[in-house]
Amino acid sequence: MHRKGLSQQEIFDQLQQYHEKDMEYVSGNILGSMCTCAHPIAKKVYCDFLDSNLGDPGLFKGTKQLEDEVIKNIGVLLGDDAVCGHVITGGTEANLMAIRAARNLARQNNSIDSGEIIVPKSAHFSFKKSADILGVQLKEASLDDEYKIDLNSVQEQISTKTVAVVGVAGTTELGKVDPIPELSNLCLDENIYLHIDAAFGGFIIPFLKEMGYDIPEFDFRLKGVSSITIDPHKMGLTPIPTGCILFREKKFLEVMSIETPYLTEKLQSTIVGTRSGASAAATWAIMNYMGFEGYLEIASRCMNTTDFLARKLRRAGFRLVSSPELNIVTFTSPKISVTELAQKLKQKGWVVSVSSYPVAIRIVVMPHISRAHILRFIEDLKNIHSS
Ligand code: 0PR
Repeated sequence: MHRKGLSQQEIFDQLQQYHEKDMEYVSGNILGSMCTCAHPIAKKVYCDFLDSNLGDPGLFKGTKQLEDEVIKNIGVLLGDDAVCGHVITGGTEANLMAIRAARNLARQNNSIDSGEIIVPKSAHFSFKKSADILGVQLKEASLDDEYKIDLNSVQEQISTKTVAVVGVAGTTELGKVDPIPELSNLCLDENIYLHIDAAFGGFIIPFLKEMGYDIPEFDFRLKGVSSITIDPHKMGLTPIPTGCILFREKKFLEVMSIETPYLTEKLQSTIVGTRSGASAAATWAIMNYMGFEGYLEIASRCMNTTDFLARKLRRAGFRLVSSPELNIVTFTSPKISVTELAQKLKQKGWVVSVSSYPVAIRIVVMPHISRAHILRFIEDLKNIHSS
C-alpha cells in the first residue's frame, strides 16, 4: 500500500490498463461461458444497494422484502408460490445448501452420520465440493445414450445411506434435461430428498415450454422435488454473483439454521454471514422490468441462434454430439482432434470450452452471441478445416 493515497485519475488510469486485459462479452468471442452482460438496469440497481447487508436483515428491512419477493416470484415461475429460500452467490452455494439441508434432515430422521448423494455423471463439479465439505459420499449414476441420468443406475445406487438424489435441468456441458418426472416418482416411492440443479436451465426452460418446446416438467409442479437451484446470473441477466436456492418447505431451512444471538435475526440458515443485498435488489429489478415476455423473447432469440449455429456446423461438415435441447451446442470435427481445434480457434481469438463427457467443443449460445458472430465463427472453422 502507498503511504499516501493516489489521485482518482491515477487510480482510474491504472485500472483501465488492467481492465483492457479482460475479454468482453460484446465482442462475441466468449463462446464457452454461461455468463453474459448483465442488463444495464440490473447493474444500476446493484450499485444502488451495495451497502445493504442481508446477513443482518433487521437493518435492511426493505432489501429483505426484495429478497422475499424475488424468491416468491421465482417460486411462481417454478410452480409454487409458497416456497422459501435465499438469494445467494450462485449455483455452487445453492447446491451446497441443498445437500446440507438433505443431510441434516436425514441425520435428524434416522441418525445417518455421513450419508451418500446420488448425482448423474453429468452433474456440475459443485456437487463434488459439497460432498467434500459436508462429509457425504458422492455416487455417480450413469447416463443413457442421450446423456441423461439413467434411472436404473439411480435405483441400483439407492441404499439406506442415501440422503439425496440430484437431477439436472440443463447440464453444464450439453444442456440436457434429466427425466425429472420419473426421478420425482422414484424419490416419492423411496422417500428420498430430490434436489434439482436448474442453475442454467431455470431461466430458460419455463419460457421454452411456453413456446411449445417438448421439455418435461422439472420443477415444484412435481411433488417429489424438494429444492431447486436457479441462477439469475446465468440466463437471468443479473450481475455476478447471483444465485437462488428454493425449498418447498420451511423445515429444510430450519434444519440447518444456527443461532445468531446478537443479530437482528435470531437464526441463520445461509452459509455466508454478511452477504450482499445488491444481488437481490438487482434480480427484483430485472425480473420486474423484463416480465415473462421479456425473458420469452431472450429465450426465443437464443434458441434461434442455437439452431442457426447447429445448421451451419452440420453443413460445414462438423458432427453434433446430439441435437441441442437448450442453448448449448457441442460438436467435433471429422478431420482434427478437439484439442487441436480448440487451440486453432484460440489463435483466431475465439474462446470455446471443451466438454469432458463426451470430449467436444462446447458453445453456450448466451444472449451476447449474435448471428453475425456465428457467421464469423463458421468462416474461421471452415478455414481451419481447409488449411
Ligand atoms: N450447476 C450447474 C448446472 C452449472 O452449470 C454451474 C456453473 C453451477 C451449478 C455452479 O454455478 P456457479 O458457478 O454460479 O457457482 N456452470 C458454469 C460452468 O462451470 C459456470 C461458468 C460460468 C463457468 C461462466 C465459466 C464461465 O465463463 O461452466
